[in-house]
Amino acid sequence: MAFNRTLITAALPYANGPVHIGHLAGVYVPADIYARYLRLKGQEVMYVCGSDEHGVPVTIRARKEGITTQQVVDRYHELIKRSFAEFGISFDIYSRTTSAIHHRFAADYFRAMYEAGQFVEETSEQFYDPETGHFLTDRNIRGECPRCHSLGAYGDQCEKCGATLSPDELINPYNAETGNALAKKATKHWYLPLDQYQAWLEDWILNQHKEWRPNVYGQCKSWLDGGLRPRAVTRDLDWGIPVPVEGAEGKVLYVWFDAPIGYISNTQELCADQPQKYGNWEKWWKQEDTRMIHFIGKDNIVFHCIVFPAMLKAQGYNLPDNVPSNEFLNLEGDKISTSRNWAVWLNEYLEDFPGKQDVLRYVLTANAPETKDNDFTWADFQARNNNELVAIYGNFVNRALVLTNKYFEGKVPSCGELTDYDKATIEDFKNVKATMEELINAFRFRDAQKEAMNLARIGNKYLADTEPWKLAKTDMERTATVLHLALQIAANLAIAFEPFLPFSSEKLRAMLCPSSLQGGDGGRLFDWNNLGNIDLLKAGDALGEVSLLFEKIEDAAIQAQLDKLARIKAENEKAAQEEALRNWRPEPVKEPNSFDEFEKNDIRVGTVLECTNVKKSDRLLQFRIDDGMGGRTILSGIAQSYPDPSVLVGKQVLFIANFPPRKMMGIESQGMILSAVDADGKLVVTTVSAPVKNGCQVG
Ligand code: B3M
Ligand code: ZN
Repeated sequence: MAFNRTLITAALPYANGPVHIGHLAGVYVPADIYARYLRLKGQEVMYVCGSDEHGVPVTIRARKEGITTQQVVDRYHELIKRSFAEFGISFDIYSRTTSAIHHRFAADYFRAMYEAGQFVEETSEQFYDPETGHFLTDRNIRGECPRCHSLGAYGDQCEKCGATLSPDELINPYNAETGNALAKKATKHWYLPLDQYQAWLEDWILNQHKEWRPNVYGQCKSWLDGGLRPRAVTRDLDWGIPVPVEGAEGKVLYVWFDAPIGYISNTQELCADQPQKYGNWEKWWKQEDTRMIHFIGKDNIVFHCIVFPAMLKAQGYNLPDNVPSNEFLNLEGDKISTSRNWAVWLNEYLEDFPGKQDVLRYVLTANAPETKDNDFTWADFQARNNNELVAIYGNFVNRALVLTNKYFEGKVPSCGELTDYDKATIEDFKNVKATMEELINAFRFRDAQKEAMNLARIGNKYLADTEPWKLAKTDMERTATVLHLALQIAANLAIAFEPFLPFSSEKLRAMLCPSSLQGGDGGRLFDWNNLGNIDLLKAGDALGEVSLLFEKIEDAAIQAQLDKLARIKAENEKAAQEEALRNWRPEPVKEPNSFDEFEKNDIRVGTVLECTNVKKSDRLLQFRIDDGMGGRTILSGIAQSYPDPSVLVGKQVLFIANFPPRKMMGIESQGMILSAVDADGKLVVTTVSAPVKNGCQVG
């Protein structure tokens, strides 16, 4: 269907922490590329986003930081908003779901569905904390795992054994915050009857949107194949938008009900603020000639492809045309995690690499997890900067500009007759525009950016082959033509890279054609439609001041980042060990055994005469024991637990005297020393509490 405008939404990030490279790569950069591209083509575009300030994640953060939930969302909303702005994410609006307009509109939306009979009501027994009087979400309930019996499993999952759980399965469930034991209480909630939308969704997605990315289509299909069930859209919580109907005191809208409505309320806020520019909000949400694209991460697919469309359908709004969802970006081989601080935070990146926003944008797009999870490594970051941005794009542009300054006083030289080689070069990038368009329209941004870089390669090769610095000694007219063409290619690069590297494009435009920055007609020079045009710059026009487009990144800067990650990893390992110790429980008691069986072991007491490390073994200690029977040698694999084995000398220890002798590392061991295995795996030799005769029996 023909459309006249595009509404682009990017998932609303939870305001529960700063944003990191995973956010940028997964959602905000791709959506930004798309928005900038459409604007550059002169299309009517709105790019909407904002902070998701409700839900459990923000309340958890508040308790962790010891501040109020409002303080949390205020702090992170500002931080996130600033980070996005600094990275050139060109939202038309970045608002928040605690705004008055959103609260009002989300409540209205609920009421409208309620009055139209589009919910079902159901009362069920839910866990609650009798002391605080609060109902609990699955994540806030902990207890013993019914499978692996580790303590501290969550109401939805055991992180020890990976089992998916429901709170009902936990043994001795308790409130994760207070530690209080839980009870059950009846509570009423409103459900969106997704089962009633099943047939319609199947047709709409599975038949009409076969063009959606395979990961998106596949996830939808498996949800649909599993059969949709009603989903609660309200919660017993004290943070959120109050449910606006009678008999719903103490209840709020489920965060996944109100957050996507934020796309609509943010549109309303923008249209109310700038009616001339954006017109009426309903044009963006109800008119057939508006196309809507949701950019999201893969964990948000079900909400954007199934739940929200059902809500939109119920109230007669437009449905998304496409939902390009990315997979995840990992960091140095590990899953990015806010709680483990395993991330590159945008605010910290900018402190360490000021002015290098485009470098990160470039690397994240080059490595975008469009079809599968991908890995961000600092080595790759450095290589792409030094070998691609600096060595190809930057080098080409710099040579063209510096040589023009040198030979033509900083003015665009005039173009003489084109040689066959010139024509072949032009021919080479004739298709860049069409190819890039095709890729961008298919949301294949990494390949599209590659095309732009290819254009820079063509320019680089052109200068390397024509060698204007040599030509200038003999043929100034030919030199003029070569540099003229090189500058035209550079101008094309400013266009081709604009959606991807907006800061560099602006810098390049300022160098090539300073007048274009003043707006006016010059500004249109760099429209997308001029991509491929080799008459962009006029002979005789003055260049701006020339500086380097990109700078080399040194090894030391990369090493500093790797060191930082190594420190974080060490801290995490320590924390994990401490956690394991806290959760440690004795092994279950072994199968029943008889006294007769036990009696078969001849356990004796002996005094340690010598205790030394066995050469070439980091595991074995060699004991010389006074066993009251002439002495014996015993080897024991406990060296890791005793950095100084001499501490054991003089101790009376327990050993099994009747094991057959065994050779290890060329030494015969005549028995086994008894040790306790501590919670952290450390071995502690058992000793007797009062002196006894060596060789006496234990039983
Ligand atoms: N805040 C979840 C997330 O950040 C959620 C997205 C809402 S989009 C309407 O992954
Ligand atoms: Zn478990």
